[in-house]
Amino acid sequence: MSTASYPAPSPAVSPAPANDGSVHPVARHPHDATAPDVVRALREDGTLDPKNDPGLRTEEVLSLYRAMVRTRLLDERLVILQRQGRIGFHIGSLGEEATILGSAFAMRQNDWIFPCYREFSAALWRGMPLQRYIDNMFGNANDPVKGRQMPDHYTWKKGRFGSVSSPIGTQITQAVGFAWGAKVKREDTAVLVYFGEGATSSNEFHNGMNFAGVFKTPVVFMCRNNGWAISVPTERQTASENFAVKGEAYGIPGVRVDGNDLFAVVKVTRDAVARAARGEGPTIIEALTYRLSGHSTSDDPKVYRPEAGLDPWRRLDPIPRVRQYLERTAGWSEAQDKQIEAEIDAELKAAVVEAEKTAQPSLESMFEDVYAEMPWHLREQRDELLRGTRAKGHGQH
Ligand SMILES: Cc1ncc(C[n+]2csc(CCOP(=O)(O)OP(=O)(O)O)c2C)c(N)n1
Repeated sequence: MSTASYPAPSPAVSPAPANDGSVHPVARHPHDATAPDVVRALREDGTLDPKNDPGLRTEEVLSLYRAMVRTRLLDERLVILQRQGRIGFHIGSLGEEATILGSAFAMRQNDWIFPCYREFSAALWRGMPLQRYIDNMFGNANDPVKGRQMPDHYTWKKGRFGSVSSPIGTQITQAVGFAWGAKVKREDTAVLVYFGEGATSSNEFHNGMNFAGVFKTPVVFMCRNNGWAISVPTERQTASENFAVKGEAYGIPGVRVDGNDLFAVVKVTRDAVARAARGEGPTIIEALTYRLSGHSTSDDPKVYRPEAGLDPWRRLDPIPRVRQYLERTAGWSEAQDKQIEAEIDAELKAAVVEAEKTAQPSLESMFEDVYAEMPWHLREQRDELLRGTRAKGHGQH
């Protein structure tokens, strides 16, 4: 691991226009993780700053490290499967593993997580079997949503994990409403909601923040500032100093954290959960990280993003940073890396083989799960479909 310092904000973006006559000039650092207010724990030499050390046990760090490596290998494998035409789509988390896993880890067992669409590792952390996730990627009969959604749009209620939605921001109001319900019922439940910085331009962000601020709902708003909303850079998304500061308008404290620092993410998320549990209300966390891949497998980032811009962020890759810590504290070795990589590889291969040999969802499953009792018009539609030509062709290809 090199001793690189954080990259400055993207030079491709022009500075904010001069603010003539401004009464409150703003220093804009929407994607500068060197800013003095950014919380960090893991130092460049692999030691921890005692001020922000969340005090994780070695076994905890080891399982988080394994989960990060598994996430990375899954991402890589799923892109290959998409390129081979075996699955239709993948939306990955390359480079964002520490933000996602560190925050999921910090939630208590009874807490809920409302995902955006990049957080499959959080669902797996919460116990969703790898096979169910891969089944969703293939949309087969064992897919938790029965092939009725895109890949990466699963649900895992058993793990207190909300459904993935494609429209930007919908999960924010859902999470706030859910947390409000828990508060009304006097349950000791906090809710973590993930979204990208692009989602702060959505109505739902403002609706959710306002409601959560007024009613002090136990929500942790986790804004993954990964530099881009598809091809729109961070600097083009806000005139605010940063994204955490947006909490101020709603009476919600904002925290900025190095999102590539697993330990710092655990620390700030735990603090936010503790605040929520004390009845003090929501917190917005802005995790400064970087999307090293394309937005999704349908995106070509070379069109809008110079490759060289990635180098500083590759040096800040969250996985080698944790590995360096483990080398120092637990004698982690390259041989151990090879071993877990081989185990994960075997696990992924087996899950793909199983998913590919599983049948398609049945046609009638299209009509299930909407009403407790199927109304007459859906029964008629289902019966007609099952009698029709489509049913005859179903399963023949
Ligand atoms: C309401 C809505 N508008 C537009 C889109 C198209 N869209 C899909 S992803 C995306 C960018 C989201 O960026 P960000 O919120 O920063 O999340 P990231 O993908 O970077 O994690 C957009 C505009 C959408 N899905 N929903």
